[in-house]
Amino acid sequence: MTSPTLSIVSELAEIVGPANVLTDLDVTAGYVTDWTGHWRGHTEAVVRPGSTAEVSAVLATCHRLGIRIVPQGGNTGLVGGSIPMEGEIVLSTQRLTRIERVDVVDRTLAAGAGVTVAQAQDAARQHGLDLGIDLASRDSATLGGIVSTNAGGIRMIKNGNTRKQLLGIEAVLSDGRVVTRWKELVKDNVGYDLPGLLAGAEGTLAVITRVLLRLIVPAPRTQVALVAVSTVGDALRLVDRLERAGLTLEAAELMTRTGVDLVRRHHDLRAPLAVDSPLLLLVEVSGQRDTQALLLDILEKAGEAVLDAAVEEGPAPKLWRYRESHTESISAESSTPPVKLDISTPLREIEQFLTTLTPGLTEKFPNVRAVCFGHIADGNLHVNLLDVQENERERVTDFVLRHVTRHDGSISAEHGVGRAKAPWLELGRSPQDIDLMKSIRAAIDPAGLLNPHILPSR
Ligand code: 2HG
Ligand code: ZN
Repeated sequence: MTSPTLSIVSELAEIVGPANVLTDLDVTAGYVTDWTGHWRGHTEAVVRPGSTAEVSAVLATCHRLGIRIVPQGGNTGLVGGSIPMEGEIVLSTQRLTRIERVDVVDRTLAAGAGVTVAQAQDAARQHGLDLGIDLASRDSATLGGIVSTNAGGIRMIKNGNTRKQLLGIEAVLSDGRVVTRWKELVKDNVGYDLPGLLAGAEGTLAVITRVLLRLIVPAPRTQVALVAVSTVGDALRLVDRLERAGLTLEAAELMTRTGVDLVRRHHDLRAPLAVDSPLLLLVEVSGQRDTQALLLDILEKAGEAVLDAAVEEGPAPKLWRYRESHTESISAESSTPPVKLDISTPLREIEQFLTTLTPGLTEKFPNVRAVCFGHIADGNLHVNLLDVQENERERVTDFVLRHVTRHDGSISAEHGVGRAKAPWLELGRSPQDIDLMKSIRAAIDPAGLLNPHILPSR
């Protein structure tokens, strides 16, 4: 007699070939644990389809057998959204790696969901264009993953989030039906915005197999400044001045002394500036005129608001390194997997939010270290909490997310809800809103097979 498990594994193997159904624990280990090491699930099998037809057949088979699935891209998510915590089958899109076309007239890129952000950037750059999205995990994060989570990243201030880049999509529903909206049109108002709905759905509505993304014309030259400031208000006013002077903001990132010291310790880097300020602002700007002269002029005229600054022509990887090394340095320096809370507040609130957060945390959780950094001009801070004991993760998360709510913010600015924030969904959405999301989900995946335990599950 065959067990149900054996039969699903062999049915999947018939569709994708035995080499693409992974069951060996050593091999599946990398698919069932998240990047932070906190979310650890288990699975009978990881299935790796190589085409849309195979994804469709896999989903139709699982649908017939009532088997639940967690879709997964590069597994770079930070909220446990693509980890099979309840033993679901993992559907990895990593083999959907075809870059089909870069269209230089309509400025679009058509590619499989498993293409990485870095590969898509390379393809676009060969034509003097670029992807509108960039993030530190570019070498592993996939296009399907950034669309599923509606990723933001360091270029969002200029180009908008991933949803804004998405012109077309091909996706497979939980019963195996393939839905395609695929037109190189920036204006197309026929009915509901289905690509927009699937973007940010975190794999709960469909498995994304192909995407059609808008490409941007990159600024020919940029200037990067690392600026020592005393307050968030000074940082925001400086950003405002740069824009009002006619410079285009390519990125604006805030770091704290605590965060930069940690990065320096971990990478053995020297202090980036002579002045030891509580905050550092990293801005990248572009413009028509002599951008460097204009930037220097603005920094100089900012008076006491700028304590010190270093300016370099972009891409300035040495300056960016202090910012981009935060995530891995934090993981390496924390004695427990860090609690990562990715929040946003209106700009008017962000200074108050930040200055009151750390004292509040220290009072309640004296052993916890907080490192905050992020996309300041989007009002988005990454609150990273180090050395949090397993039994205090929930309380410390609750503390921060309620603090966010008091400042009119969002509990998930760019990483998504996943498992990490699912218990706090009502802090971000009203009961009616959550009900409507449940109805949408029930209409599209009535059997509740796709990533069943995240977002509003039934
Ligand atoms: C970033 O902005 C990513 O670098 C990761 O969103 C943030 O590690 C984090 O908390
Ligand atoms: Zn970020």
